[in-house]
Amino acid sequence: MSSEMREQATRDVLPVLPGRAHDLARLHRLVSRGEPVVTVIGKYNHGKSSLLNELIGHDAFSVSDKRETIVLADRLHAGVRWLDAPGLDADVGAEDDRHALQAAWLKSDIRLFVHAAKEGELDAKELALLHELREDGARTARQTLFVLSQVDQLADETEREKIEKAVSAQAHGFALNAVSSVRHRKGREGGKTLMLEKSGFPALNAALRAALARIPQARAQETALLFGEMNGELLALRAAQTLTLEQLRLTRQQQAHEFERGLRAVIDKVSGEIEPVLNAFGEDRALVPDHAKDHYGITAGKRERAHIQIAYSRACIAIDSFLAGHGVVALPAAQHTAAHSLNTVMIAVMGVSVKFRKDLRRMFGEAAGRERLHRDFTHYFELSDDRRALAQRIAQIEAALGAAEKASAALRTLQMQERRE
Ligand SMILES: Nc1nc2c(ncn2[C@@H]2O[C@H](COP(=O)(O)OP(=O)(O)OP(=O)(O)O)[C@@H](O)[C@H]2O)c(=O)[nH]1
Ligand SMILES: [Mg+2]
Repeated sequence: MSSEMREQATRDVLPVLPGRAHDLARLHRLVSRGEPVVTVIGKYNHGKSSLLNELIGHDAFSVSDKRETIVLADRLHAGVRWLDAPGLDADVGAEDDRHALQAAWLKSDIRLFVHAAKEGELDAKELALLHELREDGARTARQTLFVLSQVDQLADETEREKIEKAVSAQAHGFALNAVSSVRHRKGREGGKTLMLEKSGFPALNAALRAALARIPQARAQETALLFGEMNGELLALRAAQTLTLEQLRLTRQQQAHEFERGLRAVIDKVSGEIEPVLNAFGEDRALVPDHAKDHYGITAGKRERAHIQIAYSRACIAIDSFLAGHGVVALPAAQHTAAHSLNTVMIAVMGVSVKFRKDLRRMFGEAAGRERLHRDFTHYFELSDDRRALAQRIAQIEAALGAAEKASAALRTLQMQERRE
């Protein structure tokens, strides 16, 4: 499988399932099917590097009685990749350390948990790590072997029995592999069979061989698990998004429907109220100019204009209160004018003032006028804050759903490719 394909899958899935970064990286390794990887894990100076050197049969990793291994070291031997990891210690846990440990955790098929016998019982940190390894093993089928190291440093058999018993109780679920790297080296270099036997390495090697033989099966199980979990998570996510989307779309539709119905009713109602005003006075006198002498008197023109104004104001109040009830109040920011008081939807649609009967008739008396009012108010309804926020929310979920579908497809392609190989 091409690494581009794997990287594409990571690019598509990771943004949708950010909590799966580690699982994706692990899946990446599983589908690339590299050689088996064995790593050591444990506190510093517990003999991890020495152990690996004896397992490999030569000094591939550096050993010292101070804190020695600080970056991940890596050797290929007998078809197996051996990883030497830094020791775990809170006081010296630098950033590099953490990266190295994460990498070891990510890459390994088999973990050798190393604890030096002379230290006695496991401390809290080791217990926590062992617990994590146990949980991970139950979930992913990755294996951990417990190695009780440096047993030659114990005074006698009695002490050894005592410590083995105490540690076994703490490390329940793990078989103890008691070893001495020093004895193994001596036996190996001096050709001493008894020393080799006493080093515990033959038994550890047998346990390791059995674990290595189980790797293909463990990897298949872990691969299926990771695909299964991520597919399931994406499926659940998509179902939730689809449901939310349906609900929001329905809300949007119902709101629009309700608004349009209500608006039509208001326009019809005010039109009905204006109609008698338009017909009450016969000839339109609004255009009859007033003369200087009419300044204090009531003229036909003045009366006409007053009636028009009252009828118009009533219509405006009725429509305005309906609009306010639906959040249609101010013009969208892009349409604002310098005069603050003009930035209302009412003025944008109705105009600044209506003085004449013919204006009222055009607006409310004729079907085309009522249609225009309906259209324009509906336009501003869609531009209102609430409606825009709703539309935006729908667009966001549509985008998220699109991304989740893409992630599902990428994972499917990866899985199909993996099965074919
Ligand atoms: N007596 C005895 N000493 C050992 C044994 N294994 C390792 N040592 C010594 O213990 C010290 C630490 O060994 P390392 O293998 O470097 O330990 P490590 O766990 O890799 O240490 P860091 O890399 O610092 O985390 C060295 O001085 C080794 O010689 C053993 O089986 N018996
Ligand atoms: Mg080391």
